[in-house]
Amino acid sequence: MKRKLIGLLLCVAMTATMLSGCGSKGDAPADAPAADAPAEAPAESSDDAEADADAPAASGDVITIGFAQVGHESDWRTASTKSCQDVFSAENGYDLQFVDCDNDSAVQLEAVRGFIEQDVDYIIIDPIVSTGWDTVLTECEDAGIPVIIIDRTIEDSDKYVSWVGSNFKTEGLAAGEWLKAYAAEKGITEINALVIEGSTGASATIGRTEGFKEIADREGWTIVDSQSGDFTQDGGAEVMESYCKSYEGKFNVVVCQNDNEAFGAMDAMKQAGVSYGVNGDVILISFDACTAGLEFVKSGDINADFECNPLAAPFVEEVIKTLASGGTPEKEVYMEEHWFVNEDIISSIEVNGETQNLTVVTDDIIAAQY
Ligand code: GYE
Repeated sequence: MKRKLIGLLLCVAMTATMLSGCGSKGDAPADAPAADAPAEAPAESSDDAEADADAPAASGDVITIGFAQVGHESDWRTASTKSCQDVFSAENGYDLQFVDCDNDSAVQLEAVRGFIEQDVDYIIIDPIVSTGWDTVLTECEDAGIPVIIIDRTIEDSDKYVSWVGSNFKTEGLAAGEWLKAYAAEKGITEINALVIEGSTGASATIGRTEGFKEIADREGWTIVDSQSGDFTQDGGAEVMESYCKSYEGKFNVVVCQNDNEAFGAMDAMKQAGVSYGVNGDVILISFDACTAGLEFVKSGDINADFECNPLAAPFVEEVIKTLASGGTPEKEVYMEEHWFVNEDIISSIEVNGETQNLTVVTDDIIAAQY
């Protein structure tokens, strides 16, 4: 218990320091500093005997949690779902009502209303899109059910107790700052970038797009085109196939907003005879840094991969424990993230005034990744 409390206090203190000086809640994730001073992972794993004794359900009551998950579009999503299922297991004293919303906002709203009807103890939402939330969150509030948001942010309501996730704009800025340093190192003076965006309206898409564009505008790069691949491998392949036809010989950078899109884009470039990666004509940048993504960084197919940490559930459990013991959890908790590269030529980049190291991918790093 003690170790966990210290972990939580540490994370609360760090988060508070990080967020001091931030603007309104709605824009806080975009304004927050680089992702190198995040919340510390709760000290113990969920299957630890001591952790079980600490669980809110230790009193004997099963805690019912409704989780409205985005869908099953990517490796990242699979890791996020597994994180919740592992932590909120029957063994740990939870009854997890899991709904895969298949990337459909209407289904997600319906799922949340279903949880209200079931009178669950807590509701977890990973919002597919960032707007359209105030009415249903008011309904949750009226029903007295605490809502915890994970991963993507909500822009038009603050009727939730906590949000646990990543700073997507920082991820986009990091990709841009890395590209600037990399191009300088390689003597590349002109950047013509194609962007494959994530799902439209998702805060992850909005933040990564804004962050990268900010650097592109500052450096005078050309963003040749920017279209949604819906965070899927098929979507990435489809968009890249059409890019290869429309912009043959006119681009030297491809930015995919998640690993699965990058896998699809690689297939399409291969088909079109376009070489990519550290030995190719096109610099390939990705986000998420899931295991398969890191394998492609190590092989040199992806030049750089900006991590987005999907393991939010242990932090959510801390929020629930704080609520159960009558405390007030932090409104925002940022996950720890790393920036991964293939070549050992740039050691760090500066993002939002903070220096963050670049990590060269090794087999050990891949083995330890989710
Ligand atoms: O990058 C992508 C997933 O919301 C951060 O959603 C998440 C994104 C992640 O489908 O792989």
